[in-house]
Amino acid sequence: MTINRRHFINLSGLGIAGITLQGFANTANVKVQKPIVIATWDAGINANKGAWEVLSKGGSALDAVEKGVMVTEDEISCCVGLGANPDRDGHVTLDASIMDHEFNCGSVAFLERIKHPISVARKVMEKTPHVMLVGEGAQQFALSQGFSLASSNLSETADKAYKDWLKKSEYKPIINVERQTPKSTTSQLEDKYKAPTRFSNGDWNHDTIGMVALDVYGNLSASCTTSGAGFKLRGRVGDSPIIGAGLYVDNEVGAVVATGQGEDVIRVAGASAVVEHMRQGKSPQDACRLVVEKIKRIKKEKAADIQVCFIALNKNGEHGSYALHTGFNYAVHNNEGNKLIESPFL
Ligand code: SD4
Repeated sequence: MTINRRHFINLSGLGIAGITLQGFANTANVKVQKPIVIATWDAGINANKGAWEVLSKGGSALDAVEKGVMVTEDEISCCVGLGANPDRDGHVTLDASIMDHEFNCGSVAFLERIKHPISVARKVMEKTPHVMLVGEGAQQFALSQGFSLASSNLSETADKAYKDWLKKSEYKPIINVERQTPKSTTSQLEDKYKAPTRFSNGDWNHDTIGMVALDVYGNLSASCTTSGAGFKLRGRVGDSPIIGAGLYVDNEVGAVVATGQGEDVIRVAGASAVVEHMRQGKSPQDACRLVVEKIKRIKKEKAADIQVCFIALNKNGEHGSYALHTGFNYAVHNNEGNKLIESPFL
């Protein structure tokens, strides 16, 4: 492939050393995008670092969004993955989904004792004719693909939280309005936010990491992984593994992930709805806002008790978010660094 001067300038603008240009572009008019990754909540800072290792070497958005959220799944002190709060019967059950730039998608739900549900979701996408596997079947599939069965013990923090919860046994999701985000600079935040913020009662302010990336080839992908709502009914599945609700990618338009009260994201097919607003020309932030407003209309006065948030990235690398209430943030990593952004809210 011959690289013309425009290509050379674009690629050198990425600040990426040692990228192989093989297969990058076969016409002179292909616009090479800068890579960018965005991820929900404080934990997005560390997750973005994992994704950036892939993107900055010219890797695909799909690999980036898998590797990125695996960082959070690995943080045993975190609210996502096996260290998270269990359901009301004391079992941690996990949901995850992944989608690439060609409408390939895979997800798992109600999965137990597997450390990286996001990677199982990717295997569902790549190795089966299906989109979604749940429960015991998802676990069996994971084992058949070489994943190992982790202990069923709760993490120390989750065990304590569960014992406290059992005293009253009330299912009462707490929205994140109490969270105080320090107005520090990005570099301070990077070191400080090893794990997400917790409430004074020990509950997490969220249980999910969602990520969207745009790679140097101009392709979008998204991933989402969660322990769902703490102390939920056994068998409850949220929005995160539902393609079109918790996550959606249309490579011609943009990609979106949701976090917050999954039931209310599902009823408006949230992520897909945001993508459709972007298709009609809305900016990522306005597209997110329109869907949050719809949820508020539907929920009426009950909207005061829930939190719902979306992050979106369009084909041009423009990003935005919107939340129902204050307290939501997301992390953005591009060539200029990795920083947390406070989300606008209704
Ligand atoms: C769910 N949407 O299972 C997830 C929960 C979440 O931060 O996003 N928590 O409903």
